[in-house]
Amino acid sequence: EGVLPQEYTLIKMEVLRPFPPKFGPLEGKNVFLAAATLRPETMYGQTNAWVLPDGEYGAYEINETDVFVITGRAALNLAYQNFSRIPQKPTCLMELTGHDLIGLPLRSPLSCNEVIYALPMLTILTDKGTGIVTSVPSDAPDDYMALHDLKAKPAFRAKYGVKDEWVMPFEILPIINIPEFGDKAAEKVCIDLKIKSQNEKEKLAEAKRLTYLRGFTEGTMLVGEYAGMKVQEAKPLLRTQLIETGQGIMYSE
Ligand code: A2H
Repeated sequence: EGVLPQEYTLIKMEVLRPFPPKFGPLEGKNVFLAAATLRPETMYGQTNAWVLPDGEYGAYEINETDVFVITGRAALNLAYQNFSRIPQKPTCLMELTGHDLIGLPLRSPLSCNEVIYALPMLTILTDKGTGIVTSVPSDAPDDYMALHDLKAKPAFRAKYGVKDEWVMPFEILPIINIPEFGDKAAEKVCIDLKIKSQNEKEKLAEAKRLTYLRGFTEGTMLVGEYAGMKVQEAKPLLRTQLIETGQGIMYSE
């Protein structure tokens, strides 16, 4: 971990109504899974959200109307960054686990898919970001392999109560071209490195290293209002747009 703070964008993934019965205490609120990302320009390619099944989350009041589902650690950090109904004091309306979140239908900013679902990922760290991750399998090797695991393994879906229709209809969407890697860089690198599952940590680290820098320095946007523009130039524009339209917030840790 570096000494400099990491500047994330939190993406507000809105939980669609009707809420499940367990969400009773949140009735009348606007509820979001808030995902920390370093790649706001990839949000067009979102196919789902990731949660840690055994992870501990809470529903925290951000202001009078909005509630974020995140880890307690992230809620405390946010409270010190002016995102809490009561300044510097997180208010938890209810505790939740990842299991409670799996299958929630979501509307997420910029996504080409109108509705996406919260799905299990076993490698989420609870001491980074919010513990919620948005999934862009075209450009993130971790996301590609976790979605691949769910698609390829019916027993894995069954174990976590994941319905086929939350997974199977979601194709890998080409959103960024990288000269050496094509239009679905994460897929290509995972296949080239013969990665078998989301648990192959070292190979996935190598896949991330290969795609991350290249995507930033040589990538070109294929979709959205900045199609044709370099990733490097589109990234700050999309970050600002997400924040100014209230679809995202700045978060550092
Ligand atoms: B990134 P860094 Cl398209 N546990 O967003 C595991 N991973 C987490 C996390 C957590 N608690 N919180 C955030 N992340 C992921 C998009 C993306 C990301 C793309 C490509 C690469 C990429 C879509 N997923 O990250 O250790 C989030 O995934 C490559 C590392 O702080 C976040 O950005 O550098 C990134 O890891 C932050 O990781």
